[in-house]
Amino acid sequence: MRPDESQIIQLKDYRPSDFLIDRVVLDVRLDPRATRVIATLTMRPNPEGRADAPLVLDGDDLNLRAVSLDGRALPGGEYESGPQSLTISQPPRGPFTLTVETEIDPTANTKLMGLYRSGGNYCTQCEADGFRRITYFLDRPDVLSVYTTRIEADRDEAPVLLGNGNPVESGAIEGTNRHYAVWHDPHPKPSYLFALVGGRLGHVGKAFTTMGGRKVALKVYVEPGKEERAGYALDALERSMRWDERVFGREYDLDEFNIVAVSDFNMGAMENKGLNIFNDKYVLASPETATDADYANIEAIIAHEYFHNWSGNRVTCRDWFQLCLKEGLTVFRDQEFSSDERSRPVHRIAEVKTLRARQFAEDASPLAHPVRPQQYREINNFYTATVYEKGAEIVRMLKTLIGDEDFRRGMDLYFERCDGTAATVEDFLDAFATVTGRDLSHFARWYAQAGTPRVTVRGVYDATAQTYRLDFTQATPPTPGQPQKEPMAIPVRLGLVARDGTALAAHCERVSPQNVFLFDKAQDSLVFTGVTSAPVPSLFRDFSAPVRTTLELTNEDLLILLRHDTDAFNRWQAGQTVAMRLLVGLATGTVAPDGDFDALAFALHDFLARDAERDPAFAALVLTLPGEADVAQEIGTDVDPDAIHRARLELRRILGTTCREALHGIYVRLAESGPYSPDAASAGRRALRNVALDLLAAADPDLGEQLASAQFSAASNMTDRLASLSVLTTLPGEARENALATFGERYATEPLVLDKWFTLQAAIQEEDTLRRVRSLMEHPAFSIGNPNRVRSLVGSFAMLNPTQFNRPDGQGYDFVADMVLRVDPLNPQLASRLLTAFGSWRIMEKERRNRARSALLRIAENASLSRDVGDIVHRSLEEAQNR
Ligand code: B3K
Ligand code: ZN
Repeated sequence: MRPDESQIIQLKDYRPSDFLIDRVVLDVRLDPRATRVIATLTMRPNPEGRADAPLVLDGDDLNLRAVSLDGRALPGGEYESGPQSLTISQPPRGPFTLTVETEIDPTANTKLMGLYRSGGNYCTQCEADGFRRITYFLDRPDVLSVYTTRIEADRDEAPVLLGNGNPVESGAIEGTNRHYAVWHDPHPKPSYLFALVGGRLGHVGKAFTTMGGRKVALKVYVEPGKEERAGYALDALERSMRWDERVFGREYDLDEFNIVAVSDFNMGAMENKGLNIFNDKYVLASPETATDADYANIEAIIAHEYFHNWSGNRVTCRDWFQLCLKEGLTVFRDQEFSSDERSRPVHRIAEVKTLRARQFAEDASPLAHPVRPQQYREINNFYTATVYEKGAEIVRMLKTLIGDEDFRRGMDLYFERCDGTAATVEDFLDAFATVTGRDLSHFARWYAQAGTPRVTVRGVYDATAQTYRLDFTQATPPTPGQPQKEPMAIPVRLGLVARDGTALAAHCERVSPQNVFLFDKAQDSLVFTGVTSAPVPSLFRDFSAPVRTTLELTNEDLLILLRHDTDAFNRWQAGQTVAMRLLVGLATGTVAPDGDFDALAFALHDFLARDAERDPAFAALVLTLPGEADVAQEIGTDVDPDAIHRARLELRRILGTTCREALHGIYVRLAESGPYSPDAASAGRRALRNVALDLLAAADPDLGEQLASAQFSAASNMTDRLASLSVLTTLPGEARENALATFGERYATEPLVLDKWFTLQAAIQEEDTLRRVRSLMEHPAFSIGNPNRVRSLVGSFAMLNPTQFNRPDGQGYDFVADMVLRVDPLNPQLASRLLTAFGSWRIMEKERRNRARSALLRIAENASLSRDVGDIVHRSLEEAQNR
């Protein structure tokens, strides 16, 4: 089945809306099965639109009850309506008021878009196009309106009623058990930022005074009884607000800021104006139920959604092609926040690990697309690692190129110029071009050209002339629709390290005082003078560009960097590169000499003895080998996941054996003392200790089982308990099964904790896992309608278990395909996300590739696929030559 080409929306076809909606008054009467929505829209023709255009409002699954124009009920002949649109072919040519009454069924809404119910509460999700599931509207981001929302509900069912903006009034409806609240948002916004909540909710709160003196009430709403678990989120919110004032000069602009946690949510959270709605996984935390990683995620996502208030809400997107304008920029802002709150180098390494695992993989897959795509069928499929993470890297490169001061000036100008508007990537870059006087048109290619550039570097030392030359070449592989690539503008932050570990003070005029070289041609060379000894180059310090690098450095040179580089990122990177070479060698049967294994093991041993406990969080990263999916990507073709799995086990065993005493020492010395605290330093100690446990278990399974079992029983927090259980899951036997059973019982009433338990079991790399996953789907806590449950069980199997998802017999693919088909009619966004697990199918060896293709074809043949799944499956199958 070929997709319908008419469904494709193109950036080049953008034109302004023919009508504008200045004011929206909504009257929403909540009812579980029949919610009434009366929308009164103050409209006028857009001077920039077409003069005689009909008025076409978007709808989705709507039931129209009445429509009137300037107070006159419209007879059937004056409009056309269906569930998907409402058209008035002869609308007034001046201002008018349109009143539309619709009825919707929030209980039947399993897509979790528009108005739906979660745990008995009412909530909404409108981005990207969910508002049209509430009322007929010009549901596009460049139509900005001032909203007033009246929410009415049964007092018992929904004692709490929340909307965007500021509370205006509330009260009882006499003679009934119903009540209402009115909210007004003075800031014009697009419909995707609309939200309302009604339900039984507890909250925690505090007062905040902005830098300009505005008093703001901050509140975090959660399921009653879970208030204590919302404290960390509230604290993170307050810190985010302070940070955005200090670092970006951005101040909050309403009297209230509300966050509501719900348990059924398609993604992490949503930045609705003044009323953020969150997946409860990113709000609720207690030492007993949340890991250090959960605390860090909560902090980052609370910050991210808050930062959208400026980057996304005050300045929004002209159209959905500009999604990276708000998402890439806001990810950059939340990364900077976390780096300031925690350890900058450690956070940078974590960012790069995610970027490589998700975005580089996407770039190498049939789903590769530019940070600003040129076309889409289903916009919800473009909330991707490329738009978010690579989008953030572009902003970071811009800052690297123009420097901190000009970056801040450019940001200020961007916010000043574009406040209250729906902007484009060009508007963003223009602000920086203005403050720096630079031409950023070449740099802008990062938004348009997909694929990860590959940079190859060679160094040549001339002892007589005391010069060192670096030869750079770059090439970007073809991606769908982009067979030919142009060179990119790549900032390379670099330094030279002498073999004794000291920094070499060499000179090259093309390198800026900040040690940045702009590599923007297919080939280029740098010559350093005054180089007194043969150096080891340290390139792409702090990961200054999202590229893959091939460096002609020996393992010996890399281990010098691991030991001596002043750039922490490159110390880590050097160790990873050596480990990757060894893993690829083991997995592809081109085994490296024993000496290479020894060299890495001794270098890590030395590192453990000298450095590890000075910065435990960093040490934990150094001691963690590249993941199996990273190795698969590096191999790139004819991948055998079983061979990679064995290779990684083997290298862990070798390192664990060589470093056994040192690791054991760390394990003993870093034992938890005192009460749990989620701060970065404490989390770092736990991380290092748990990595030590993992390597010890690889070297000596009996010792591993003994230590992990003891830690599992004695743990005083979820981080240590889960880490020990995770180690146990790699050791088949009774101890593992007992621990899993104990954990399952202990947290039987804690869905978010059971998600971790589902995930661990789904990720066990053993043949029996598929059976285990199927039987866990019968667990009382599992629910096919809840995205967190589906992702933690089925998603984890597909994404975190390379040997079992890619089983040679194809049963892993078949299972996930079945699940996609089962989830699709209920929740297309969830189904299409699951399906992206097939992104790596083309790099598998032939047998697996054929089985994966059959599973994809089986999905594609289905007649009633959602647009979401149809789009992903077709792009996944498209032949390389069509790409
Ligand atoms: N803007 C939302 C994501 C909406 C996803 C729609 N399918 C969350 C965020 O990025 O902050
Ligand atoms: Zn975002």
